[in-house]
This record gives sequence, structure tokens and C-alpha cells, in this order.
Amino acid sequence: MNSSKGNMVNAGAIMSLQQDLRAEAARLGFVAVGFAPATDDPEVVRRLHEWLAAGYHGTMGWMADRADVRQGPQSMWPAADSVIALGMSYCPDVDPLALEGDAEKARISVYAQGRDYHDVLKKAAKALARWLTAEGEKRGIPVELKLFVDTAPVMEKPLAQAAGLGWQGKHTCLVSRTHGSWLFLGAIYTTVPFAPDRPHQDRCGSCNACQVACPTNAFPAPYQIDARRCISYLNIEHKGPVAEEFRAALGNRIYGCDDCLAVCPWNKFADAGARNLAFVAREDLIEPKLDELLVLDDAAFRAKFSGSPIKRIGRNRFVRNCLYAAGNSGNAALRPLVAALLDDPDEVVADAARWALNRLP
Ligand code: B12
Ligand code: SF4
Ligand code: SF4
Repeated sequence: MNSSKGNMVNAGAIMSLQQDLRAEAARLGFVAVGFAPATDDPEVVRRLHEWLAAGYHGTMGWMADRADVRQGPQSMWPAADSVIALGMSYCPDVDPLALEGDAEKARISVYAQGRDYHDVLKKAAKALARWLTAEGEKRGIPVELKLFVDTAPVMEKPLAQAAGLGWQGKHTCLVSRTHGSWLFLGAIYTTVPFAPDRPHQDRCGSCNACQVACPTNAFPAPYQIDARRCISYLNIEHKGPVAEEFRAALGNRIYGCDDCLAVCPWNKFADAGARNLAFVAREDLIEPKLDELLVLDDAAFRAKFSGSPIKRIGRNRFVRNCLYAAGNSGNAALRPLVAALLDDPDEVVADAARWALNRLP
């Protein structure tokens, strides 16, 4: 009998449910699934608060707003007994760094070249949750649960490490021995006392490839990121003009950044065949041409990026990013398109156009 949190249910029934749940998760497209106790790890709690106190979250006020809940499963939901950590692969089949320095083309990070992962993971996690509830009922196991993908106040990476999916590498993302740096994460908190998997050991060793690769020195120390310096923050989360000190380092990256992930030696074990088909890159986003992106108005932007995670930053921030890339391109042919944006009604776009025009030959 298992008596965790007063749940007097048959341990054998839970074990068999757990085994079937692994199979169901795999059927739904999760290439990694693991279980952890729904406890708050004091070390993780401490590090979150230190990170926030250092101001590393920048303008992501939502990271601080619910920090007391974000810090761990117990803080959010004391009735939770275990965590189901989920991973879906988006392993690319081409080198994400191949377009570095290209004068005509921009770089969209791998994670945003296919369908929006929030939609894809949420749909699969909801299907898994429905399955678990129905199976629990059939087998006489009471199931309550809450599911999360990315946007909830949950620290998905330490939970995934605790559940054995991989470890938080020095670039701070979860690295998997089988899927490299290319896993999207999600989590389900549940009242079912599943048996925990073993937490994953750190396998970074003496490697520091990601630390060296970062174009903006966003790592104050290994395993710590100052988001305010991270290109992914600057070109996705940050709303106003990007500080001049970072504009050259953005290069031709217009949405996210893959550099620290792409150099990780563990990626050599990752197989694009494990990638969920929803994340196969859209043809027009693999090597997007700056001259086609700079002319997007609001309607054209919305039409192009419907179903893509890129739609959430809106036309103005997107064109702002394309202008910084144009300014870094050295491509004189882009001058007329940049000049046409000098009078853009959005002041941030107009400012980026002035900056770019000044730099173009
Ligand atoms: C905020 C956020 C960001 C911010 C801040 C990044 C960050 N590392 O926190 C920004 C906008 C910069 C960002 C960028 C990206 N993100 Co993001 N992001 C998040 C989000 C919403 C919260 C992360 C969080 O809790 N940060 C808070 C800080 C405190 O966490 P932390 O860095 O992990 O801090 C730990 C370490 O510092 C560690 N630590 C500190 N000192 C030490 C010392 C030692 C010895 C050790 C071992 C550890 C250690 O302890 C802390 C607590 O565990 C998560 C989704 C979620 N809900 O979890 C996605 C998430 C982390 N992002 C994701 C992705 C894909 C990205 C990008 C790759 C996107 C891109 N290509 O542009 C980049 C990667 C940049 C990078 N190197 O991290 C994925 C990562 C998947 C994975 N395999 O890990 C997530 C999990 C989303 C998802 N559901 O899949 N992101
Ligand atoms: S995503 Fe890019 S900018 Fe951000 S930490 Fe990694 S290499 Fe640096
Ligand atoms: S590049 Fe090296 S140090 Fe960075 S996460 Fe991968 S193994 Fe760890």
C-alpha cells in the first residue's frame, strides 16, 4: 500500500499506471518522460531568488511577480505528490550556425522555425492528462493534476533534471545525453504518488564551449545567465530600442539565438529523426531574406507568422530586429528598404532605421 499524502492506493496499481503512462507519453510525441517528487529543492529556491535579486531577469517582471509560487511544486500546490517531466525534441537537421555573417539572409533560431511549441506541447500534455485521469478512474486511483508548458510560474529545467531527463548545463538549459540541447520541456504536477526516477548527474565536465560561444557575454559565471545580455531576451522579450552596445553583436539574428546550444558537444548524439514533425522547419524560415522581411506591414506580418511563435512579438519589434540585422549586413542593396522605414510611425522602428542607414555602405 502507498500512503503518501494520505492516498491509500494499491502500489502495484500505481506502478502499472506509471509504466503505461510512459508508453502513452511516447505515443503522444514526448521522447523523454521522467518522475520526480513534488518537493521544493532549497538550493533551487535559493538560486531563483539570488537570480532575481541580481536583476538578471531585466524587464521580465512576471518572473519576479510570482516567484514565491515559481520556486517549487509545494509552494504552488501543497497537495501535489509527484511531478511528471516531459520533453519533446526539436533537433535540427542542419547546422543552426550556417548563416552566420550572411549579408542577405537573417537567422531565426531553430526553436521558432516550425510550429509554435506552446501549442504543440500543450495539446500533447493535455491529451496525456486526459488519459491519466480516465485511466486513474478505471483503476480506482484518484487523480488530480495541473499541467504547465513554459508560461506558468514553474521552473521546468530543475524539475526535468530531478526527474532524470538530463542536466542543466553551463548554458543553463537542460542537456540530454540522447537529445542534446534540443528538448522543449513541460511538466504535470499530480496527486498520484509515482515512484521517482533518479536525478541526472551533471555531464559538462571541463567543457566550456557554450561560455566561449556567447556573442554578448551573457554568462556571468557557468550555470548562470544574465538575461539582460542574452540575444534571445533582447530580440524577443525586450520591447524598446536595444542598447547600442549590443546591436552589432546581434549580427543577423532576428528571433532568438542558438549559439550556446549549437556548440554543445552532446548534440552529436541527438538525432533529427526524433524531432516532432510539428517542428520541421518551414521552408521560408530556414534562410529568410532580409529584403523580403523589411517590407512587412502589420497585415503581412500577421499572415506570414500565423501559427508561429514569432507572431507574439508583433510587426514593430520584428522589423526593428530586421533593421539591426540590415545595419550589420554591410549590404548596400538594402539601403532603399531601410530608408523607407526612417519615417515609420513606430519610433523604435524609425530609430533602428537611422542606426542601420548610418552603418550601411
Ligand atoms: C525566462 C526564460 C528565458 C529567459 C532567461 C533564460 C534562463 N536561462 O532563465 C531568456 C529570454 C533569456 C530565455 C532564452 C532562451 N530560452 Co527560455 N525560458 C525561460 C523560462 C520561461 C523560465 C526560466 C527560468 O526559470 N529562469 C530562472 C533562472 C533562475 O533559472 P536558471 O537559469 O535555470 O537558473 C538556474 C541556474 O542558474 C542554476 N545555477 C545557478 N548557479 C549554479 C551553480 C551550479 C553549480 C549549478 C549546477 C546550477 C546553478 O540554478 C538556477 C535554478 O535551477 C523557461 C520556461 C519555464 N517555465 O521554465 C524557458 C526555457 C528555459 N527556455 C527555453 C529555450 C528553448 C530558450 C532558448 C534556447 C530560445 C532561443 N533559441 O532563443 C534561449 C536559451 C538561452 C539560455 N542560454 O538560457 C526552454 C529550454 C529547454 C531546455 N532544454 O532547457 C524552456 C524550458 C522553455 C520550454 N518550455 O521548453 N528564456
Ligand atoms: S542564447 Fe545566444 S546570447 Fe543568449 S546566452 Fe546563449 S549564446 Fe549567449
Ligand atoms: S557546451 Fe559544454 S559546458 Fe556548455 S552545456 Fe554543453 S557540455 Fe556543458
